[in-house]
Amino acid sequence: MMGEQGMKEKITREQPMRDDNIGEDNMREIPNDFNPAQNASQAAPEAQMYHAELSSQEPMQSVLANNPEIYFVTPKRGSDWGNWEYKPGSYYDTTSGAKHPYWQKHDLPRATKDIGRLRQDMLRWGYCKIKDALSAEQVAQIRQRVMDQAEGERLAGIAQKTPSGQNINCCVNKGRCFELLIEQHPDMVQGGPLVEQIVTEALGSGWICTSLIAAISLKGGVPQALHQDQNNALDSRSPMSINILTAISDVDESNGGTLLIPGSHQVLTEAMRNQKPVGKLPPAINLDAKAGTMVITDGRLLHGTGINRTDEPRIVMLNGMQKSFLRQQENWMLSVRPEVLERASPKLLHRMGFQATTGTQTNEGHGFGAKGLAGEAAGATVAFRIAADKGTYHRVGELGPTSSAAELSAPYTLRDVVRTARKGGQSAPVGIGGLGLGPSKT
Ligand SMILES: O=C(O)CCC(=O)C(=O)O
Ligand SMILES: [Fe+2]
Repeated sequence: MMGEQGMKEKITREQPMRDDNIGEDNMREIPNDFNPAQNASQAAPEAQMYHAELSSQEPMQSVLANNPEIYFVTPKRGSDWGNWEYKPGSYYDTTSGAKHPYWQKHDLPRATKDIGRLRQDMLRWGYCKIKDALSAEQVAQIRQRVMDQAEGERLAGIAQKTPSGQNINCCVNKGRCFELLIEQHPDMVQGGPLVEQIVTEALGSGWICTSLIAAISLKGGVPQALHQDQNNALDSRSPMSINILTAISDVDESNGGTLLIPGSHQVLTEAMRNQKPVGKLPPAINLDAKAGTMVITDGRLLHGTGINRTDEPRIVMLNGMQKSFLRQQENWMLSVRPEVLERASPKLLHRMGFQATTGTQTNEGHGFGAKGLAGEAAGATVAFRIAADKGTYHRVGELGPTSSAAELSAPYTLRDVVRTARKGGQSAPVGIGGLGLGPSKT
C-alpha cells in the first residue's frame, strides 16, 4: 500500500525517472481508477472472491466450540514451570486406548509389521504403528545423541524450550544418525523399506521431508494444543502430509504419549468437504508405543504432546513428510551445514528439497522440465548453495545489448550447473506443457 509519504512528490512523464529511483520516495501519480482508497471502497469482505473459504477458521473453530474439553492450555515458563491448572475431564485427562472405557472395545491400531493391517489402521484411524522399525541398538544410538545434544544446547544457552519441554530442531546438522533417519536408511531404520512403502502410498511418490525434530517432553510441561499437522487443503481426501513419530522412549499415558483422537482425520475432513461444523468428537487417548516403533500419523489427525508425569524425559522424533510441492517447515536451503550437504546422498538431498521440478524451487530457471527425482541432474540445485557457501555464487543480473564482454562472459554459476547437468547428452527438457512436468507423479 502506498503511504502518504510516497504520494508527496510526483514525477511527470516529462521527467524520466532514473532506474534507481523506482519504488523509492519518488513515484508517478496513481491514476484515479487504481487509487488505493478507491480500491478499498470496493473491497468489503463480503465482496471479495473466496472470502468465506479463505477466512474460515474451520475445522478448529467448531472443534473448540462443540468440544469444550478441548482448549488451549497456557504455557508456563521459568519459575512458573509446572504451575498450571489441571482440569479433570479435559482432553489431556485420559489414558491409552486399551485402558480407555470408550475406546477399549474398538480395534485401535496395533504395532505390527503386517502391511495389510498398517494400511487398514491408517485409513480407518489415521495412524499406524510399525513394530521394531528401529532395533534396540538403533534406538540407543539416537537416544544418546538426542540427550547429549539437548544438554549441549542448554549449556550453550540456545536450548529451544517448548511448552512441553525442549525441542531439538534441524537435527540433520546434529549427527550422522539423523541424516540416516531422514533417509530411513536401514543402517538407522531397520524397517525403512516398509516405512517408505506406507508413506509412498499415503502421499504418492516424490514426497519430501519437512523437518526432523526431537521432541522432549518433561515433567511440569503443559499438554500441547490439539492440532492437525497438515495446515492446507483440509478437505483433502488423502493426506498432504504425514508425520513419522519415532518413539525413542517407551511412551504411554504416564510419560506424555502423544494425545490423539483416533479417526479424527476423517471426521474433520468430511466436515470440511460438507461445509458443516465438526460436532462432538470421541475422546482423545494417549499413544502407547514401545521404543523403536514408528508411528505414522495422517497429517489431518488431531493430536498433540501429552503430559509427562515421570522424572525421565520422553523422547519422540518428529519426522514430517509431505507432498513435494509444499513449502517445508525447516528451511533446509539455508540451514543445512556445508559438510552435511557435501556428503549427502542423492536421496537425502532430494528429501530436503534440493531437487527442483518445473513448478517448485527452480533456481535461476534451472530445474524446468525436471521431475524432482533423486539424483536427477536436470533439477539438482545443491551446487548453487555450495557456491553460495564458498562465496563464489555468481548470479545472472541485468544484461543487455550494451553489456561489456566481461559481463557477458562472467562465470555465472548457472552456466556451470547447466553444463554439468547436460554432460553425457542429458539436457533438461525446456518449456512447460508436456505430461509429468509438474511435481513428480511417477
Ligand atoms: O510431542 C508429541 O508427542 C507430538 C508433537 C507434535 O505433534 C508437534 O509438535 O507437531
Ligand atoms: Fe503435530
